[in-house]
Amino acid sequence: MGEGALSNISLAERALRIRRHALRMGEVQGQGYVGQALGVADVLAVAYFHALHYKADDPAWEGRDRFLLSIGHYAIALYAALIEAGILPEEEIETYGADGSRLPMSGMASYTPGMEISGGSLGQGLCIAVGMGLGLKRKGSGAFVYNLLSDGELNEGATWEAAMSAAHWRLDNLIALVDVNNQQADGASSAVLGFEPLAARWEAFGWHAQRVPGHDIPALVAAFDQARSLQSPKPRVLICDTVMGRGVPFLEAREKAHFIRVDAAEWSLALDALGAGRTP
Ligand SMILES: Cc1ncc(C[n+]2csc(CCOP(=O)(O)OP(=O)(O)O)c2C)c(N)n1
Ligand SMILES: [Mg+2]
Repeated sequence: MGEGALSNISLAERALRIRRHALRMGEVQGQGYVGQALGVADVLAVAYFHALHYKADDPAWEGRDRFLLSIGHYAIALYAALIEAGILPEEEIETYGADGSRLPMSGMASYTPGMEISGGSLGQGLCIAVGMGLGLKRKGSGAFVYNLLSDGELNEGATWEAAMSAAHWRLDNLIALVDVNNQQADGASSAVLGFEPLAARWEAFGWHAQRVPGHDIPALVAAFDQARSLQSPKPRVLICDTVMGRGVPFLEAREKAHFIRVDAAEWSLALDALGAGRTP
């Protein structure tokens, strides 16, 4: 974990704070990909406060684990985690999506410390992760490369080409995290292009696969630990089943939550909903 992390704060509390940061950014713009951030907050809390090695005051530290966000529209989720990790200052939340801000609505590597790649064109993240993983191995680095990808990105052929390459190159330093929220811009991911049986597919491509309930923090901790410590040349994937809008019932219930607009009064209701009964 990052050196700046305070160890007396639980992972559940970290996840709650990540959700709050994301909601506040959504409120600043009145809209955004907020449901995704609420959905992956637990995965990000375990990643940034249990698994990843990084230095909050030196985000480009050569020995860091790389966290690649291929889904540029999830940037709000990563900003929230980077703020919680102390890599970005909390005050910058107020600039989210504004001209000149370091927090644009789609993730841009050259704008934001801690953002390793620019997202936007889906299906490229795992390809870049393979190249980075290979490069780091050849340099003798012990760093891991993580790639957070979405179930929508499984529709992209390049994702599967990269998966084959990772197994071919025996990238045991590569950990893919798939956010299976079963949603995408055009409807339910499983209805747009069926992807099951997902673990068996990754295994058939030569990966060590684990399917994890994406809001179960102890299960996520165990899965990350196994992925990191496994004695096998296979690349690893954690397939995380999540709920879009998790923690805010009226957002969880929205049928189309890929991009949300809520009116001004609803943001505070959302924050209240998040706080209610969820204090760890
Ligand atoms: C190559 C490519 N095709 C299409 C798009 C347009 N697009 C942006 S987000 C998105 C949905 C992708 O699915 P997912 O990330 O699972 O959506 P979510 O879970 O965020 O609703 C699409 C098709 C894109 N960004 N890149
Ligand atoms: Mg999705």
